Amino acid sequence: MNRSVFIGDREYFPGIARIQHEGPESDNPLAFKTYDPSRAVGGKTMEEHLRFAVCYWHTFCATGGDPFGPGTRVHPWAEKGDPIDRSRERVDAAFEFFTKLNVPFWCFHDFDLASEGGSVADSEKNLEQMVGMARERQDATGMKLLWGTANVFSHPRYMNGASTNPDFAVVAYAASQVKAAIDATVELGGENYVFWGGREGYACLQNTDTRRELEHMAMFLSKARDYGRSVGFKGTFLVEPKPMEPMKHQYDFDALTVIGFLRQHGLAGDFKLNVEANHATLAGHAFAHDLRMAADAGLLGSIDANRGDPQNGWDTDQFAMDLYDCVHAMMVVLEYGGLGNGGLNFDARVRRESTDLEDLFIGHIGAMDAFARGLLVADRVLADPRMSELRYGRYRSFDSGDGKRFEDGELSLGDLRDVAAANGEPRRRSGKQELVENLINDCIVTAC
Ligand code: XLS
Ligand code: NI
Ligand code: NI
Repeated sequence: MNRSVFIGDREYFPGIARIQHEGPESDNPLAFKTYDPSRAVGGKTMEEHLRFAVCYWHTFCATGGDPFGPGTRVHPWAEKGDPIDRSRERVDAAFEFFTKLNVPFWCFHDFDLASEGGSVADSEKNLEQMVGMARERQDATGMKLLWGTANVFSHPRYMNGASTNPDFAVVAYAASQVKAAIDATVELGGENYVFWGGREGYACLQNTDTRRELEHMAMFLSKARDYGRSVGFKGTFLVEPKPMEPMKHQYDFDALTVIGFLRQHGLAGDFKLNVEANHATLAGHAFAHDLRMAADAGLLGSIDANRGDPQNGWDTDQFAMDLYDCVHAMMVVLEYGGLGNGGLNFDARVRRESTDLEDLFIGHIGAMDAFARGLLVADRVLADPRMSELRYGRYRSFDSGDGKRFEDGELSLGDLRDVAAANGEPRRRSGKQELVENLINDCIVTAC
């Protein structure tokens, strides 16, 4: 792909050139050690396997503020007083960053790309304007949109929810935003459209009609789907599970909850899941667990790649540097046959204490290398016949005889009793967990 390095009037990341693959021996913090976009792994290139995306909100909008203090970073693209000027400069900075980092995709919310106006019509106008500019930048750089979404959780009007708000006026307002964000996604050729239900849940069970709210959520999603299809959106709608934060309880609690909800409401044909690492861990699961549940259901759509901190019970959105997480995740992705039109979106932010502009690059580079290593290790693990024996060989007793008849539904509970009586006490078969763990560790050394 031939891309110019920056295309606006001003260079926002001076002194940083296009990030290159320099190999494991390099000591350059602004180089890839493992990620090499054109390197082939199992018949596809790393770029095709990993489909990395940069998120607009954390990378270009977040300045490090937390409940105890304001931001710590001053972004050179946020200096102008006029919000429209700021939005335009931010687009230039973003496309310079994407191009220098050499990622193929990006993701955005309506109001990180544009500023919200004072009315539905003003907001639509602001968004359309910025989408036009982003479209030009996409054409000039070859960047593609992985997904778009609407922020229907930050504005105070959404304090009691968006599609699940007890006030119909708010539900309709949220619909106006989702409609415009779907239009924007279509205009930018987005491959997916995401729903993260930040305030779709409750703070107090005793003042909430959960049955009615869940019905409203299903109705809202199906009308959004109908609209998207009517305007030519051919991609996948994605629901992003998260159990809590900001609400005490969120309806899209975890992968299995969302899968049940989509199936209950006949939405599983158009919707899949966008699984986020830190959301899975907040729900008490491993990242790979939620990926596996989505994959088993045939509903793994895309990934928000980040990580939490085991000592913190909130969504810290750190860059995904944990090699085990990446190995376990890529094992699920490879077994699933790849991410399809999904990708690995870095829903991650540098720490409040990381205040140099180059830290934005260093965070992304580290996570891209971590997933590239995860890919190499997972590919090696899955190619080892001992691994499939250890996992699938355990079920051999169901491949023939009575085990097969059980799977086919041919044995009653009484028949099973008779089998047990005839067989006597079953022989113990080791699960060999330590052996499985050792094999993965061995591959970490040999594959990278
Ligand atoms: C917040 C979510 C959010 C979604 C997009 O926790 O991860 O960033 O990915 O609305
Ligand atoms: Ni996310
Ligand atoms: Ni999150």
